Amino acid sequence: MSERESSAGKFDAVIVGAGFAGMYMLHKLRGCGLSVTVLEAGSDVGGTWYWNRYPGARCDVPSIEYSYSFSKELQQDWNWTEVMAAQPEILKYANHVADRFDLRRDIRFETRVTSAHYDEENKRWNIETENGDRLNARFCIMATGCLSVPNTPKIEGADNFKGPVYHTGRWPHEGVDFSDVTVGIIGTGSSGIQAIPVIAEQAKHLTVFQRTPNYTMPAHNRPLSKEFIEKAKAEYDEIRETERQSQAGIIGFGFGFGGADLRMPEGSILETTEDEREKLLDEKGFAAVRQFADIAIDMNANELACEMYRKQVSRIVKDPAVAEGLMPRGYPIGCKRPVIDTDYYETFNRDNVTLVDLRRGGIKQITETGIQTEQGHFEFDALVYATGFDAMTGALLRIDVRGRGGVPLKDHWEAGPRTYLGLQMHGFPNLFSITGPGSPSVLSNMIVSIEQHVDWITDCITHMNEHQFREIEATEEAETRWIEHVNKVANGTMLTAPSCNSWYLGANIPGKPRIFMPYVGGVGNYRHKCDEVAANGYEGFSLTA
Ligand code: FAD
Ligand code: N01
Repeated sequence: MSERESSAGKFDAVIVGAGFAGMYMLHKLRGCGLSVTVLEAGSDVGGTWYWNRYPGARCDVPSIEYSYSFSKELQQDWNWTEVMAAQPEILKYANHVADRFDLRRDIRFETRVTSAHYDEENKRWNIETENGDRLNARFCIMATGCLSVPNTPKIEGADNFKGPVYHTGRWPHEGVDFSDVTVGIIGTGSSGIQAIPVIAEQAKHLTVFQRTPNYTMPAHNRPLSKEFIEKAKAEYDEIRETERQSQAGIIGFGFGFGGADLRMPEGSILETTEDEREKLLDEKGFAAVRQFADIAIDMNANELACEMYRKQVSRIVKDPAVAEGLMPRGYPIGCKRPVIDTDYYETFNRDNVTLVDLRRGGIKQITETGIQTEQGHFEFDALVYATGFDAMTGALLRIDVRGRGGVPLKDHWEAGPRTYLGLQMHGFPNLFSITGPGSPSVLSNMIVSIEQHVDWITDCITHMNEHQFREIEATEEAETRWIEHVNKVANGTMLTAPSCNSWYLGANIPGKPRIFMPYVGGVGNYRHKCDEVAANGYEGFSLTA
C-alpha cells in the first residue's frame, strides 16, 4: 500500500475501537508492515477505562494479571500500586502504552463508525463514519468492546427529572461532587456495587433502587509491596503461560481470585452438616460459600450455598429488614458475572443510605424530583443509572454491517449471535471481531483473551499474505457446528439455569434473543482449538486466491 493510497482513505486494515483490543491490534499489524488506522468514538485511548470513570471503578482481576503480556519490557517497567487497580491507574497504563508504542499517530479519535459494507467485487470493506469519512480496507477488525454500549432502561417520565443524570458507563471526565447532594442510584450489578459505598461516603443521602440483589464477594484489595512486585516480575513468564492454559485466564497469583484467599473448590456441600457450615462461615466469611465443587453443578448444593450466603449477609447488615432486602433469592450463585466489592453490605448500616427493594413494589415512573414506586415516592437531587450494557452484540449491531449480497449483520444475528470461534461470521469475509460472542471473552481475564485473538488474527493475515489469499470466510457449516458446541457446553451449568437472567443471556435488554453468548469451554481449551484450526490450514474457513 502506497503512502498516497493510505492518505486517500485506503488501508490494509481498519480497526474499530481503541480499547485494549484495538490498541494491541494496531501495534501488531503495524509491526507486520501493514497500513492500518483505528477509528475510535471517544477522544482518547482506553475504551472501558476511558468511559467508566464512576466513583469506585476498578478491575476485579489482580492487575499483575489484568495487563498486557506482549512486551516483557513494558511488563518489567510498569508498577501497579494495588492488587486491583482503580480506573485512573488503569487509564494511565493505557495512555502509557499508547505513548510507549506511539499508537496515537494511527488513531482517529471522536470518529464513530456508522457503517461497514463489503464490496464483493473488489473484496474490500467500505467503512463510513459519523463525521462523513469514507475508508476502504481489505480487512475490517471490530475491537468495539463487549461492554461499551450503556443500557439506559426506558422508564416512564425519565425526561421529567429536573436534576443531573449520570450513567456509570459514561461518567463525566471532570468527576462529580456529591457533597451536600442527595442521590438516587438504580442498579446493583458490578458497577452499582462498586459505586454505592463510595458515593455513600460523600453524598448527603443515597437511595439505592435494587431490582435483583446480587451475590458479591469481598475484594480484600490492598496496596502491593515492593517485594511482591519483584516476585511477580521475576515469575512473569510462568504466570502468563499458566494464565493462557487456564480456564478463565486468571491464576490469582499470590492472592487468589479477586484478591481473596481462594483454593480450588472441592468436596460436596451436600455432605456437610448445618453446624459445619456455620463454623465455616465463622472462620472464612463469604469465602466459605464458594469452596465446594458441587455448587457449580447441583441445584440443591447451590441452594445450600445460597443459604450460607444469606446468613452471612444477616451477620453484617444490622437492620434485619434491610438485610432481608439485600438477600438474593430464586436464582443460583454462579449464574451471573461474579461481583467483587469493598464494604458493600457495611454501607447499608450507614444512616445516610436507604435501600429500596423493588421486589416489594417496583418503579412506576421517574418524576421531576425522584422516583415513584409502588412503595411510595423517593426524592433526591441527582440520579445515577448503574444499569449496565447492551453486552457483546450491542456495539456491532449499532454499526450497519453488511456482508456478501448486502446481507445485514442484524439479519444474520436475528435469532442471536452466530460466529465461528467468536472470530468471524459466515457471509462477512475479511471481517474479524475481537472477543466476539462464541469466544471465552467476558468469562475470562479479558486481556488474556484479547491478546490471544489479536495474535491469531495477525497470524491469519500473515498466512494469507504469504500464500496470496485475498479472502477468508467462515463456512456456514463450521459456524453452525461451533454454535451448537457453544450451546452444548453452556447447557446444564448455572449460567443457563432457567431462573438465571443475566446479560450473558441477553436477558437485561427487552426483546434481545435469550442465547448464552460467550464460550464456557475455557481459555486454554479454546486456545488449543484456535491453534489447531490454524495448523490445519484454517479448517472451517474458506480461503480464496
Ligand atoms: P473496550 O474497552 O470496550 O473498547 C472498545 C472501544 O470501541 C471503545 O472505546 C468504544 O468507544 C469504541 N467503539 C465502539 N463502537 C464504536 C464505533 N461504532 N465507532 C468507533 N468506536 C467505537 N474485564 C476483565 O477481564 N477484568 C476486569 O476486572 C474488568 N473490569 C471491568 C470494569 C468495568 C467497569 C467494565 C465496564 C468492564 C470491565 N471488564 C473487565 C471488561 C472490559 O470491558 C475488558 O476487560 C476490556 O477493557 C475490553 O477492552 P476492548 O478493547 O475489547 O473493549
Ligand atoms: O451492569 P449489570 P453493570 N429497573 O447489567 C439493574 C463489568 N463490570 O454495569 O439484575 C431497575 O450487571 C439490574 O437489575 P436486574 C462486569 O462484567 C465489571 O453493573 O436486571 N433496575 C442490575 O442490578 C459486569 O458484569 C466491574 O434486575 C434495573 C443493574 O441495573 C458488567 O460490566 C465493574 C433496570 C445492571 O447490572 C456489567 O455490570 C463494573 C430497571 N429498569 C462492571 N434495568 C468490575 O469490578 C437494569 N437494572 C470488574
